[in-house]
Amino acid sequence: MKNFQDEKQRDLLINKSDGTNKFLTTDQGVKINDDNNSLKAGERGPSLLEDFILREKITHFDHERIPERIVHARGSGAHGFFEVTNPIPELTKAGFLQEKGLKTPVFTRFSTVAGSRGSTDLARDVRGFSVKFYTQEGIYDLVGNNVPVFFIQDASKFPDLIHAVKPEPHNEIPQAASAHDTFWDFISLMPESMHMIMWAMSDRAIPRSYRMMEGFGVHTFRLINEAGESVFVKFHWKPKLGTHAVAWDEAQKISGKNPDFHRQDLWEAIEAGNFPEWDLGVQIIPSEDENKYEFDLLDPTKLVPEELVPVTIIGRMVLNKNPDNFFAETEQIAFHPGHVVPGIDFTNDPLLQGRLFSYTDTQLSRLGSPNFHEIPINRSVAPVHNNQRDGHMRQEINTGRVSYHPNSLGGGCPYQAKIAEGGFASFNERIDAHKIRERSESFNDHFGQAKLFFNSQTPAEKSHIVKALRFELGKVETTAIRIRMLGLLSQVDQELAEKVAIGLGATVPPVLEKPLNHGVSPENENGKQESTTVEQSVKSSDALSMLKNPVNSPTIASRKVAIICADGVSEAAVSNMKKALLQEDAKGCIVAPHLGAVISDTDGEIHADFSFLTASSVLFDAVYIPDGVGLTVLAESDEVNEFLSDAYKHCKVIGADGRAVSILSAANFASKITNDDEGLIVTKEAASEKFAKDFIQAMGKHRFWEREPNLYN
Ligand code: HDE
Repeated sequence: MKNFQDEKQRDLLINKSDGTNKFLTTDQGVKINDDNNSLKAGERGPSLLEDFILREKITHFDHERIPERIVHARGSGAHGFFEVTNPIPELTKAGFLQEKGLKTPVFTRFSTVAGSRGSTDLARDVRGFSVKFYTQEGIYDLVGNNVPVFFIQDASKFPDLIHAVKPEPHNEIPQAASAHDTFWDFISLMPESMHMIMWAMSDRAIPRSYRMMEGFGVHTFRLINEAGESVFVKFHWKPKLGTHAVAWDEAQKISGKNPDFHRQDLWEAIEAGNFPEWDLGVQIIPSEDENKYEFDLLDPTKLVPEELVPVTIIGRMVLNKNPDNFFAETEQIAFHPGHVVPGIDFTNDPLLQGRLFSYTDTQLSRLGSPNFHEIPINRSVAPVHNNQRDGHMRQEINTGRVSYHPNSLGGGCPYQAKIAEGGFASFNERIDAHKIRERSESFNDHFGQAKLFFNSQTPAEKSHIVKALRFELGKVETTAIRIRMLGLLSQVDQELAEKVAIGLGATVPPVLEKPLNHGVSPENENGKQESTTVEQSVKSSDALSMLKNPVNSPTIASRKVAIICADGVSEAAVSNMKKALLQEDAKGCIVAPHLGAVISDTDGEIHADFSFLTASSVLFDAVYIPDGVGLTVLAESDEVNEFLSDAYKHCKVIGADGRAVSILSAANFASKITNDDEGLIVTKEAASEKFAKDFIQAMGKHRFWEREPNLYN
């Protein structure tokens, strides 16, 4: 089998440039003799207009920025490949899904939605999950999110949603946050958003890592086989490392300590050879089942529970190469849900239909020309020939005199492909309808799946949702908006609304006699439809809970442990833990009062990776204080105290052995140790293998949420 895995890298090679051992030149290739001084009339005289070197440099600099993405501006990406593990030729003729073992190059970009390019990675937000497949039949983009549903049902509301969530227009506050009046004002008038709101207020919105998120195509798409038969499909990415989150307090602290936390995590994992990996799964719904469910497959605020239609894994994606240049690759990459290949097609989902217009349009303004497909990262590895010509920054030099079809002067070339030759043909769907500006009644259920999601959560997860809502609505200044939200929440779950209300010092209003209409306040009677709640056949689904999610495994691969050391630390204890972590592909980092070396109990030097100033508990997955002599300096340190109390508060594993156990006691952990907290691993024995094993096993549980005061106990 021909392997295409490296084809995109080979294709990019022609554009790569490296100045090592080369002369400095102008853009025109003229060697520069002095890059430090502009041309002047005399030593202290004015600069001269003829200085083409200065003018070129400054002009280029003046134009370095391009508009950031209107949404998903903040992101990070990497190269990799997609490999078919379970071909589905009976369902789709898409070439890249035909053969087991076939590898296709990909570039994947993860992002937040609301923040600007320079905003924090740890905002409470949905994450974008976009994959560009460079297939032999052209580009295929799967432009999804880490949440399987969306806020709105119709593309016409997207600009409103984004205006509402972005910083408020009068004062440009707040950055990368939904916790403000305009967002909740809009949401409180849009009951269709309630399902997505449940996801956005859950821990899905504060992932531990891009590498630990699921991805979803969101819309229902179509697959088409050779015979022209079609099935409906929902796409799922399932991370090999499981789905994990940080705590909300932790997220806010990370935003200060390291706003590039996710970007750096992805970069470092790939550099270290810990290549992130996902399975690609599909839920297949036969055409004849289109109207079988209590929800409409075309409604993007609904998911198909895995209990109704299981996910079949068809391939895996591995990200194994960081970009060489952030701007050239991650910033200039242009995704589009309309980039499909034969065998994959759209449905009439009215949100998807709107997206099919928006993405080309936005690239025209962001990248500045209809030739954005020629930018190396966007360039197809399949040959491109057509009669599109000219425009800003055209790279291709089309030869010959023919730029139209049909033609005889060019021998009819480039010629159209028959379907059998791989020509794209849309699914032959029969449509017989009136032209109307309306929404299908089958979209009216706004609460059924919000309930399903909430009921699927563990008590700890429910508690986090309540606290997130208290936080978000607590930042809302307009009381009427808070009350309206409590009203909507009560239609999801009365107890949820009441618990949120306690945090707001408010009471839940009675359920409206007349439910809210689509996008209009109760006073306005122009809405056409009423919100309803449809009882769901599935009452609870483990796949919807992060903690019950079957994709989670106890792996601690690529996790980071802070090993807090000071002079006198036991060399044996440190190396015992480091070795044990390494065996699990995890990393122990030495954190000490200062950089340089710490002198161990055997007078050896242990190199410090971080000082207390440059490290913080929120940047690690667990904390270990190794045995040693004279560790009182740690017991007395405010930084160590803060380290431990944050780690404890964020429900992380904390370990200490030998004489270091006394440091935990000094930090007021004594009572907790005796309370049998499973996340506190302590032993009087120093450097024991069993201790390291217990510590690692506890880390495999990720977090000990039972430590928190739980609103659902
Ligand atoms: Fe997007 N979206 N979107 N979106 N979207 C963009 O395209 C838009 C929607 C998603 O890493 C923009 O190139 C409309 C759903 C991701 O470069 C823009 C509507 C889903 C990314 C745009 C939606 C997404 C974008 C901004 C409603 C999940 C980042 C820059 C009709 C399935 C892609 C750009 C990247 C980006 C429009 C709704 C995912 C403006 C009009 C639903 C992951 O074209």
